[in-house]
Amino acid sequence: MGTLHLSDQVRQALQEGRAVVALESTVISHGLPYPTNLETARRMEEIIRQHGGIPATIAVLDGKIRVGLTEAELEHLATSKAVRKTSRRDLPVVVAQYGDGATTVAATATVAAWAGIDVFSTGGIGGVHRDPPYDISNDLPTLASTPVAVVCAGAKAILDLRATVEWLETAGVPVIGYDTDEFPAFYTRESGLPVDVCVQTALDAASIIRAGREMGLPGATLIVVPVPAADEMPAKKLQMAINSALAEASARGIEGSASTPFLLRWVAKETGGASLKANVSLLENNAAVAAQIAVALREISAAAPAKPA
Ligand code: PSU
Ligand code: MN
Repeated sequence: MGTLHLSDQVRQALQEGRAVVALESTVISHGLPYPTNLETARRMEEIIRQHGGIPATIAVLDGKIRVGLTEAELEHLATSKAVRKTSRRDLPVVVAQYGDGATTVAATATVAAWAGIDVFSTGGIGGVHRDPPYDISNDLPTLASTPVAVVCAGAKAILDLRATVEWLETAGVPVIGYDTDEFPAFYTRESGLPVDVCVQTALDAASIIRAGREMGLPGATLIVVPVPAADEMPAKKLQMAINSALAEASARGIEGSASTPFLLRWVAKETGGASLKANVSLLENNAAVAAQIAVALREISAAAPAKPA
């Protein structure tokens, strides 16, 4: 991939077979307010290091696809208003126009796979939106075709979670519950929807990821981790905020790529910071789990090098 620019640290870590964990950047530019966004971006990197991993935050800067960012670059993403939300289809546009782009789950997973990074940590994936015209995030088809393990807290209840889980099943994406037998709803731990399997340890998750890779399956493995119980949001308060956000978006005619950031901001405003606390908590928790899984994957691979599929 000629247009891929790895930081020295990430390049070296990959060469040495260390446990690299990719991180997205839309959550920094569009998902959280300043300065929480910058603090959280730094914390996630720190947590990955504490668990023996090497963080690789992914973004497009001056038209270059970058894997592994400096402190100043994280700050730029956290403060600049000129950073474009960049999903997979936006990558060629931002690169050709020498722009700055913050990568979504779809774009980050795509770049991580190009770079040879096996594990990617995020907050929540995009999914099927509620009500016509059933806007479907590119995160879903990209997960169907991109071989990377994605650690997330499920998907937000602003979406149609049942349709989202169904889409993952149709697309052949295994959904692994990390110490849970329910698909988590991001701000809350439960949705009433099933996962394919519940695992208790990073090693068990890594074994499933490894088995899928050995078979040469083309898609992602989704590892879903509920928000830590202490930071879970009260369900009723959240439901009211979501209803208000959906009504407001519809009244203002907000659609397309503006939809998710608008809904997230409105829920944060309506819940007076409680949603922010949950969001930061699950991002940090996912980073820790992802690093543990990445380390376990390296250990399995070192013990038994992969056979070609
Ligand atoms: N869900 C969140 N926080 C986020 C996003 C989703 O809880 O910041 C971001 C992610 O980058 C995700 C993107 O990939 O929104 C999905 O946007 P869309 O629905 O436009 O595909
Ligand atoms: Mn969309």
